[in-house]
Amino acid sequence: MGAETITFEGTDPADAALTTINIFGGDDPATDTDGDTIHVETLNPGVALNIDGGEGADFISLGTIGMSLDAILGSVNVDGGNQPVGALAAVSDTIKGVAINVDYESGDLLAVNDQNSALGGAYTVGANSITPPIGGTINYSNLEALRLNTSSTATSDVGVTSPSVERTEISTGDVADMVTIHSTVADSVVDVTTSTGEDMVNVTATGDGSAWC
Ligand SMILES: [Ca+2]
Ligand SMILES: [Ca+2]
Ligand SMILES: [Ca+2]
Repeated sequence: MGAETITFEGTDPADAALTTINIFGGDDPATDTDGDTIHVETLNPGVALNIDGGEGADFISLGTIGMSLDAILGSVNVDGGNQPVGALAAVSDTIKGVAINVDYESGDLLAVNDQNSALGGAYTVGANSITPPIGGTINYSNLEALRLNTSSTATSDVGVTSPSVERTEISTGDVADMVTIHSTVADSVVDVTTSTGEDMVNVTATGDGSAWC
C-alpha cells in the first residue's frame, strides 16, 4: 500500500521455468491511489514482464542503471492503470518566434532509457508499442506520457505513428539522427530534442488540436 518504489533487477538466466513475471503497484479492490515508481533494469530473453501501475500517477522506467536497453531482452507489457482525475500539466515552448502553451492530462509516465547504448538503429513508436533496435517489444496501455531516450552516441532512426498518450518526449542525443512523425493522435503533444549532429525531423501529419515541438 502507498507510494511504492519497486526496482526489478532481473532474474537468474538459469531459471528457464520462469517465463512470466507480474508487478502490480496497486491493490485489489483498488483503494491505493498513491503513485508508484517502478524501475526495470534487466530482463532475460523469453521472459514476459507485465507491469500494472494501478491507481495513481505512476512512473515506470526501463533501462539499466547505466541507461541502456541492451539487457532488456524479454517482452515488457506496461499498463499505467488509472490516474488522478483532472490532473493537468503544461508544456511551453517558442517555435520560430511563436510562443505555444499546451495543457495536457498528466498521469502515468513510461520512460525508456537507451541513451548510453552504443548500438543505435531503428526505434518505432506505435499506438501501443515501442520497438527498440534490439530486445523485445515494449507494449503499453493506459499511459498519459511516454519518454524515449535513444542512443546518444550512435545514429538513431525514430518513427512515430500515433502514440496513444497525451505527451510524447523523444530525445535522440548527439550525432546525426532522424525522427519521422508519421501521425499523432488528437489533442496530443510530441516533443522532439535532437541535440547536436546533422539531425533531420520529418513531420507527415498531426492530429486535430495536437502540437509538436
Ligand atoms: Ca496509474
Ligand atoms: Ca493511466
Ligand atoms: Ca543528434
